[in-house]
Amino acid sequence: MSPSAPTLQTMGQQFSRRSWAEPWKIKMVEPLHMISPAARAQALQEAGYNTFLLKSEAVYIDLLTDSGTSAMSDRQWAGMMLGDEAYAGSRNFYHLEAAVQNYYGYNYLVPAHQGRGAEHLLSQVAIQRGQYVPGNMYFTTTRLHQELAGGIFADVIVDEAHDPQSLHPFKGNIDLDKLAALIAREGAANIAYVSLAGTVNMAGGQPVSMANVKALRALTDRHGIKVYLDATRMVENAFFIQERESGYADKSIAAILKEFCSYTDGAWMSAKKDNLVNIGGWLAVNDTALYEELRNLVVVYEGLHTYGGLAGRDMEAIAIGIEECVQDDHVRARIGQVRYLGDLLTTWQIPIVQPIGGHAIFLDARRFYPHLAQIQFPAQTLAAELYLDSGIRAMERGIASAGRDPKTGDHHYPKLELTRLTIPRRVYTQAHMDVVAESVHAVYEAREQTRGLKMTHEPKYLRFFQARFARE
Ligand code: PLI
Repeated sequence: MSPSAPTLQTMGQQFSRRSWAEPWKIKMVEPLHMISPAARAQALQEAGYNTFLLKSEAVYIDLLTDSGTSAMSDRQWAGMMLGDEAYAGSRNFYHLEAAVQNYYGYNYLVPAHQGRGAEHLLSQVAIQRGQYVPGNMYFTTTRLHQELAGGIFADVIVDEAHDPQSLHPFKGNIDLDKLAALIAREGAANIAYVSLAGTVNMAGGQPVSMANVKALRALTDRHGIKVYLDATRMVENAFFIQERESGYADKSIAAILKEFCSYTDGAWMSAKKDNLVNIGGWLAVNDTALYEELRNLVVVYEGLHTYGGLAGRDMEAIAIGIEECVQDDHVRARIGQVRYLGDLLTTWQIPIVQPIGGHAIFLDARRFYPHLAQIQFPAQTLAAELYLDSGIRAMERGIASAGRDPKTGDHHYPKLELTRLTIPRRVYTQAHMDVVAESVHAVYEAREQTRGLKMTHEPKYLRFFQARFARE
């Protein structure tokens, strides 16, 4: 789908435009309402200018996150009815185990209630106090669990990832020189593992190339270091490899996914994203001894190793979601919709992170509001203004999300100060994307009159979720 429809003149001439369309039709709908501007202003004030604190009934188009917000298919809903709710040995667990083995290729599976449950288990088992955990940019919950386990996060992503205007095709890549320097400086024994994420969320949904993960495997093998993958949006990463990396155009998403995972030692997953469910997560590894430890620890925090905090019906929905999410036409339509929105904004010269990533459009709040200092929370401000304009809910991914350095107590000042318009899977139509783009345009037009925010309440952990702000 191109943002500019053919005109009457072009229609008569030779016409070669071909659109894709979503590989599904809608069977059930959920009404949406837009509340009045005055009601939005009141709701936002009550929420302390934090979109996480809004009631969802006060939201019109919800682009807070793509996490747990997917529409499940008729097959997944049918699978929910086949839940085997036995405490131990549910047949749905074995379906899920087989799906992960088949599509991701790992030997052993431990279910978890969601991604951070899996991150917690892996961090507790695989990190010793004082060890470094190099990764391709931080993610909020991932880094926190690594730090709570005594690890020290080290960012080893390529520099281009921190530049919203760099057109590097694989901005999620690990900078192998940075990693080699860390290994040389600290010693391989002081590296817990490499924490590698597919389509890097905080960088704008930017992918990692197959060449990069292969080279990473070679480097880590030389030093006996493990690589664990955050597979949360790895299917979307596989799409970019298929599109951009030579030798992969004719390979299926499923084949690319499995090859990529084969260069890693295990993965954790928020099934709430790629796997098309509303709740769930998992951890999968190849090493038998590590699996033994994980399956023992899961009993303490999540539940028995054959349910890990999930109902049988949830595991069935994930197993079916895994099969559905690796279909090429699904991924193409999913990323195509994100691009449709991004192309409109690009045409209107609104500053966004380029190249357009997999799961969201990231507005570049620094260029949007050049008159605001980072400590005036430009990205949080932009999310608030969008809500006031149209009831659209976005999310801050800048200084509030970055939190504080555990050693110095100072704010982290990330280079990227972004507002994320996250697209749920199989939920909104192209018309919704038009409405969103037009609202962003209106907020952009009013940018010079916009004032920043100050933080009035700061929780200790993952502050962005529950912080409160006020107008300056
Ligand atoms: O929200 P969880 O606990 O199921 O998953 C945590 C998590 C881990 N890795 C990555 C890359 C994520 O994006 C992630 C959660 N992301 C959320 C909630 C988001 O809105 O992006």
